[in-house]
Amino acid sequence: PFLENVVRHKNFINGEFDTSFIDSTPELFLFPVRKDRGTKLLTYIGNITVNGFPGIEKKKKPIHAAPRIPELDLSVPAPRGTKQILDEQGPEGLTKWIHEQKEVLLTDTTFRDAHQSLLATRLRSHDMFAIANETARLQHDLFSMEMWGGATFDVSYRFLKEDPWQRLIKLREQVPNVLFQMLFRGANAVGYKNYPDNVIRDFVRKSAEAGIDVFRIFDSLNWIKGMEVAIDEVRQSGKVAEAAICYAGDILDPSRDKYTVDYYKKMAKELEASGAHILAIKDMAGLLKPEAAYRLVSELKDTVSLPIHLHTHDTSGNGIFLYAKAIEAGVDIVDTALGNMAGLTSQPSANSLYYAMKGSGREVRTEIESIEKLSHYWEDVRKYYSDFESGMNSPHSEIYVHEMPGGQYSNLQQQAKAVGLGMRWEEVKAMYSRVNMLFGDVVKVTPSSKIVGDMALFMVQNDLDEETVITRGETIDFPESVIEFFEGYIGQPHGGFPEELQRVVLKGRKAITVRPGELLEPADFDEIKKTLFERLERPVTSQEVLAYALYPKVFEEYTVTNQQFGNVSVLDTLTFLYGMRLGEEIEVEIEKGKTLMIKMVSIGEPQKDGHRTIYFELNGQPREVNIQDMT
Ligand code: 3PY
Ligand code: ZN
Repeated sequence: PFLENVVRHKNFINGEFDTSFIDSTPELFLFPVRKDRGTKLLTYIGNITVNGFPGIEKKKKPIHAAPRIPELDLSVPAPRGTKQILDEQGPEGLTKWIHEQKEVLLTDTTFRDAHQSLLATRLRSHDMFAIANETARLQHDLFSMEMWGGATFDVSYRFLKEDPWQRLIKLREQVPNVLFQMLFRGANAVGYKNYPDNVIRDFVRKSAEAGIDVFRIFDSLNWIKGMEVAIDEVRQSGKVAEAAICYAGDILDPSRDKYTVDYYKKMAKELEASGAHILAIKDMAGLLKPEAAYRLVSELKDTVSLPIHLHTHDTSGNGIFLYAKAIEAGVDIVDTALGNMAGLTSQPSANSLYYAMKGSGREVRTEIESIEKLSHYWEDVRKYYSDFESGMNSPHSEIYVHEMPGGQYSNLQQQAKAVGLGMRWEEVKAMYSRVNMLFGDVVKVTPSSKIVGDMALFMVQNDLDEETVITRGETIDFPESVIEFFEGYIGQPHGGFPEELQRVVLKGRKAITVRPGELLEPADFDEIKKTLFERLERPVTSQEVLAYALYPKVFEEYTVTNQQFGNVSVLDTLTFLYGMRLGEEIEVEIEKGKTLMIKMVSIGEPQKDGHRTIYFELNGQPREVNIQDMT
């Protein structure tokens, strides 16, 4: 129970007043809380020190030198960039400008796909904020920064316990000059299933308002119907709709005749007709071979008049070679990551591509000394996250066989370990490509790739093969995601579903063939707002309402942690992951100009009930917290 105040007023709760100002100024609602922020943070630190961070092995906090941050005069404003072109000339002005550029333009993926693919998406906002001002100045000549979307939204809440909207809003303040780009999974938004249309539209609108300029929209089965609502809403928001073709198969292999050059050309034409401003080729697994890149880009250039933006992963080690061929064929923009966050399952290195193209007649637009400086920062910061690295340390040409997306590799490996198949990883990978063929050779990218992965794990675990899946299918309980897929709730695959398998999976249930969004009940945002208000006893932003609509359970868990520990995003990453050493002292800036000095003094012995008392000094004053020892 707490006092009646304006935000408890029923009209406020009902949303009868315009409360949109809360979204931009949530600090107006920072009412005194029962437990102070300092004690909450000490509880978090004590807990991590004693129990370790979930998902990684508990170990003593490592010691690293402070990351190298380039020295710049930040009082000099960041130079004008592509953001100003879009704001002043609109999406059409921007695409005209792209066509006029002779150099190859870069999208930097360091803040999104690079860490999604190398570090299980665990890069925290704290480490982005620390280099964002410098990035705006040293990479002012980028086409865009991909810094949001894909798995980052879910992982922020689920594992990092931080608010992804705050990441976007603060980075936007720090980087006013370069376009911000996000990866948007069409009807699956930033989730793993189709959502009602009002969720998709609202997500696009809110993201645009918070700072996203370019939406790379794809469908996990290349089903254009699954992309249309998002494309339409992006256009209505005045932002850039970059529609993606996901690259599957091998256009150079005549025996793979499902995804041919003609298939991609047809899709490109349809995307152009549906309102795309830019065409992306999304090679999510790094399957596009150099000659294929040359051929595909050349043919698409002749087919549509849109700028072409190429995305790949460097898993095979052929990334720079294929980019060079695509550049020769006239590609306009390519995705790269900064040197020390590039390569392997991540994007090819901007630094290497710069040198590869020097003197070729088509240079890469970047300042090499500047990006080398930024790369040093990432070399240092990446070490904080070493426990999330996949263990892959050289190029894997087997990618051409198993076709697993860069962002899935380390995830599926974790999933396999979790179900006791860690030692059978080679079998899981082989099964992944067999399941692909069993499903009729499907496009594999989130969420279809996850469904193929779920089925591969299921088959290895239950010693099933292609034949027994069908013959014993009637008695098999297939994974939920596989059932949803065959029901048509992820969309329609090119060429349809394999009928026999669909029959045994569905066991009499009817599959849909229309767009799932036409059948799904719209989300009731007012109802969610009320529910959250009652649970959290505070006003909620419409961004939080949307997060709940996407993943109720994950968001709820996040709010529980948030109430218990406060805003843990202010902690430095090593403290966040490993807690503190005895005698160590750290400074934590909890808001601008307000810093806490925290010293860990001692850790008490466990009591009978398993609790330990941890003794701290907080700004010189003794403080203790009680932690349940769960080790
Ligand atoms: C995502 O959807 O998160 C991806 O990165 C797909 O490639
Ligand atoms: Zn990718």
